[in-house]
Amino acid sequence: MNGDQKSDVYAQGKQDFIQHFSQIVRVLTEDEMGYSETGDAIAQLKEVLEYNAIGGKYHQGLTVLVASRELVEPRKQDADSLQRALTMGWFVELLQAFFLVADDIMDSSLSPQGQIWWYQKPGMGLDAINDAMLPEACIYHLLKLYSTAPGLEQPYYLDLIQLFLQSSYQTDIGQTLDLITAPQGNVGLGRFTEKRYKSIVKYKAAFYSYLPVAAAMYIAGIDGEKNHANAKKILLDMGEFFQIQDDYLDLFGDPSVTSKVGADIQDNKCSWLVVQRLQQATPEQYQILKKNYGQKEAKKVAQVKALYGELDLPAVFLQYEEDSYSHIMGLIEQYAAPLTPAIFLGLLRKIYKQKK
Ligand code: GPP
Ligand code: MG
Ligand code: MG
Ligand code: MG
Repeated sequence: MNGDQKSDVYAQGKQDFIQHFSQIVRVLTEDEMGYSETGDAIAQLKEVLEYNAIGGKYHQGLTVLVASRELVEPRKQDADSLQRALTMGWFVELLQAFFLVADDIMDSSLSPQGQIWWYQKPGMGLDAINDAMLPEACIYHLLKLYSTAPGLEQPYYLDLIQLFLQSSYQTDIGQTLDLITAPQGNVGLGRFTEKRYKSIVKYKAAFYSYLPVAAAMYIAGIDGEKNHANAKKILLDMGEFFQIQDDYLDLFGDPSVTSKVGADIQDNKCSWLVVQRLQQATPEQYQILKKNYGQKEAKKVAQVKALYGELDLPAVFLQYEEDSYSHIMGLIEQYAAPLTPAIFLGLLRKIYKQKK
């Protein structure tokens, strides 16, 4: 199958995937909304999900769908297996919704014109913290409903619980590293090493790239440790690329395309850009960075950008992107088997050369 047909698999799945969301919401709300003692809370939960789980690219959720088509034996591909993949895809999206709502609070993210993030809603305040936790709680609530009801018992139930818990743990640890490396009002460029950068990214983003493929593997009955370790080898490095691209687009992306307003400089983040810049800074440039990084004032941000401008960071990124692409291709050749390389190649096509 060639690459174009491959990217169609994502596009084709998207309609089914979005439609399946209403089933997820129905299962979550049908018993409780309207008449039970928790009815009002369930109505709030529905609003949180509809606001925060809808409207993105569904990239990670769709990956579960695409990967299961490749992994489930053809004779076992039926309406039930499709439903399972769609549901599992939504669990991945729910985990993402949880992290994104929380991440926007922690990063004080600014929203693009005409949009507001959940935590910025009038009157919301710190209640947004509770709302952020709701989508995560739904995963385990639904996993039980879908996998253990009489007649619906699934052998992968425990593996999936562990997978989601482990992914949350690693992402939380990554977010912790991200935050403690970027203390507000305390610029310390010494913290921004390549080594620290890689640890932050591995935990906050790379494990998350393994999650959708791993979920598809478990529901297809592929639970061997070796197979998972091999898939992880490829996906962790792909995830690292994904975050480096996110850091690059924070400054060089077009907000009307990314739907994000970058603020890594103001937020004192250990971003790929500052790590690259520091590696080539003269002592004078280092001092300029030290005076201006990690602060809100527009003038200081402009100084940092000017310093970035003295290095052709778009060219550095382009070169990195090409090197990373060949590196991942090599990993796919080495570690894809016994899974079909198509799963990884499809993902590779989705994330490289992205503008958002
Ligand atoms: C990445 O950092 C965001 C996260 C690790 C949040 C968790 C979400 C996942 C889907 C793993 P960031 O703060 O740079 O993200 P953004 O640029 O989107 O704010
Ligand atoms: Mg953020
Ligand atoms: Mg963040
Ligand atoms: Mg970012």
